[in-house]
Amino acid sequence: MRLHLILLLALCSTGSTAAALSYSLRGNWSICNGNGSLELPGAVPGCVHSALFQQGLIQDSYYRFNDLNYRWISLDNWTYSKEFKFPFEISKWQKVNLILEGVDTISKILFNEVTIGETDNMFNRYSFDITNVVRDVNSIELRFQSAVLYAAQQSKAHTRYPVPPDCPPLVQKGECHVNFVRKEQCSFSWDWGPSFPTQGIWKDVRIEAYNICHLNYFTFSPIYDKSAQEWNLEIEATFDVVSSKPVGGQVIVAIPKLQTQQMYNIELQPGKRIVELFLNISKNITVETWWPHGHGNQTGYNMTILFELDGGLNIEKSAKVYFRTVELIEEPIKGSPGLSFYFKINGFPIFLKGSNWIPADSFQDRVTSELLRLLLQSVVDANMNTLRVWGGGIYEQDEFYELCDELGIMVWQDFMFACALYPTDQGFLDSVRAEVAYQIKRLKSHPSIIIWSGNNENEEALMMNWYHINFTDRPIYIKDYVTLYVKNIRELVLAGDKSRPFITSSPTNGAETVAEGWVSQNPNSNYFGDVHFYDYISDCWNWKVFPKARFASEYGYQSWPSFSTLEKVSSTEDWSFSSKFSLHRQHHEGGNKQMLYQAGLHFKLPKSTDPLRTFKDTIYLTQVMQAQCVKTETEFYRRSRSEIVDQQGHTMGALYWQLSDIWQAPSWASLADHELLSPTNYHFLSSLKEAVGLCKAQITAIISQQGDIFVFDLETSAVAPFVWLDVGSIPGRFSDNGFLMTEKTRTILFYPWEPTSQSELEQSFHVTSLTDIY
Ligand code: BMA
Repeated sequence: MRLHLILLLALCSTGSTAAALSYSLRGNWSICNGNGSLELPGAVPGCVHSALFQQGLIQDSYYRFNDLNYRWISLDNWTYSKEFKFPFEISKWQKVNLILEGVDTISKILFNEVTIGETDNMFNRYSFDITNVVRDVNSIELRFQSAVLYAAQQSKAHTRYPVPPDCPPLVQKGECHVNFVRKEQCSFSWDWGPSFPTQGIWKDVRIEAYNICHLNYFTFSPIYDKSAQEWNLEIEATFDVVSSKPVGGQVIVAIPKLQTQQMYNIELQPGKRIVELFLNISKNITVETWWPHGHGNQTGYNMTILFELDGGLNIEKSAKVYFRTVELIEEPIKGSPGLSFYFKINGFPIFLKGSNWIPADSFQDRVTSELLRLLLQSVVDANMNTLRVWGGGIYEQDEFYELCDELGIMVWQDFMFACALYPTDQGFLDSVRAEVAYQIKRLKSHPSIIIWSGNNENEEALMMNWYHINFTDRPIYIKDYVTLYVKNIRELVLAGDKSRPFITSSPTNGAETVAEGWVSQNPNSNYFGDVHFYDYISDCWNWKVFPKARFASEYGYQSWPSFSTLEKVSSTEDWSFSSKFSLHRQHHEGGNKQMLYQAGLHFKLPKSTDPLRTFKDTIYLTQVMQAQCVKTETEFYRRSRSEIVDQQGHTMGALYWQLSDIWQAPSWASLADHELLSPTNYHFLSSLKEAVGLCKAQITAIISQQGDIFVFDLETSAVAPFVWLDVGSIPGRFSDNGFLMTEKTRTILFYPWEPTSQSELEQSFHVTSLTDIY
């Protein structure tokens, strides 16, 4: 119990009574299903799927066809409950709140059998006043309703007109009406992901008790005053004042490294109060700005804020402050109609190179700090500087943004709406408004976030008529679109965060979209804003097929994950390209055929007499094809930065789709390994299927250890294109992979992510090159 008792914010300087205490309700809870036939312990934070797995009641959800086998879990209505002793003397506290940082998703909450509230949005934070119901011994219950059933009910109740799409394409084997519930949109399935609509308490839960007043949150924005050429910090703190009299006192804000300290007098009236402070940094002091990776340092400064309030109440907070400016430049370009679309950080134009981020797992309780760090470190190691947090997933956890700040990764942050139209009845809007206001507060202090974007592809879905809406009905949907993204989300952003730009959608035409009444005739124009571009039919080695756009925020090609990855979730009969399993895991209509077609344009397709060899070679070839396609397209966008050809060009961003996978299946993901020390490149004079003289390369490796790193000294008997090094399921990263080996020897480093040994690596090591197929 002592471990759970955290002295939170403040202590009376005069005596022993704490002015605020926090008691965590993390840990073991009881979970039971709708008819009570299943009862099990489960961890909070967590979800029902993880609890069932931990108790050995289900297998790995990602194994073979388990996404379908376990559909019953998300169709049931589960209850989470817990009993606990209140660790403080109840009579001493003026206010007691139950804080839920994240509830997934539809629930009714009972405290000591009294209903204290409901939840309908997994992206919101909930606080319920339990002062009058809390006792010495307490029970808490969250009665969940299946989000799938709730979404169906909400859609049915929306009788005036349909809000498409009803269901995902059949090939995705997903659930319907996800647009009616404020939940991770891809959890009902996506074209790269399974349907696992989880239920549970997915973030922290605790009780906070306080007297006099309580600091609910504080947030800050560094703002650069161009005319005065100095930095200011806008600080906002929200209090709940429970004292019946006003509470006065002082606030001292200090940033020692910037020799800055300022004192303010405040007086808080009873009730919910906001304190706004303005801190000026003298222009005589040099402020080092935060830069994206590859452009400078990520300097941050420690700041403390001390509230010294009446009654000896001291509240102290600390944070890291980073200073940077960001501007989205949309201005005329000589020789090209339309407007530019690029970012200036600290006044310098920067090309955004990177990828799109989707949730790292269907079960968020499995997304550890280590996993986030590994993925984000891979981003900077690959010389990227940007990730787009895509609108079909989740607003990521705090640690994600802290790491991006630290590593210099710029974040394009979508609001969580994707590939759908959305309802705008009052209940839905209220929920969205609370979500958006909360997320802005939570995230706005991060320098890494450089833009807010209203949604993923919904302007395009509407204007390109993805859902076959009658032309005469379109105004209804445009009205809903403007209501949601402009009149609500945009207004909240403008009111809550002046430190970064906002656009309504991606792709969008930016200023042109605004001029056309917030929806453009063609939101994917090459002359304005950003584009998403996918073409699986044209030859990807022909750069002429790519759009010479201002900014490519999505593009990509599918491939299959390595055999060592698939092996863990499949069985022997699955190991062929046309097996039931291979078709089941492919969620993009025609995806497997498209990959082979594209690969066949430049490579000979594998046809070994050994079916397993053919399967492995086919997987390998899809990866080679994907790497070549993404390389060609990315290089095209990078080249297009400095030219206008046929009135098009000045591309200033290339974010490929998608960084990593949610499960083991074909997708657009490709975690690149490139450590580009100097600009080297190669050019094939013909398709490799026409190359003459390629002969089978015998590649050997001598593996040795140097501290935590392993050295692979490779030797080849012949020129070997697309050399692929594989160490099975040993997690780690090679300094290079999939490379062209024209020299006889080459040294590659392997950075393991978990402790391993030379002999383990030697046993698991496998090398493939294109010459193995030819
Ligand atoms: C875009 C994305 C995703 C999708 C990807 C690949 O539409 O926004 O919705 O997964 O393309 O199809």
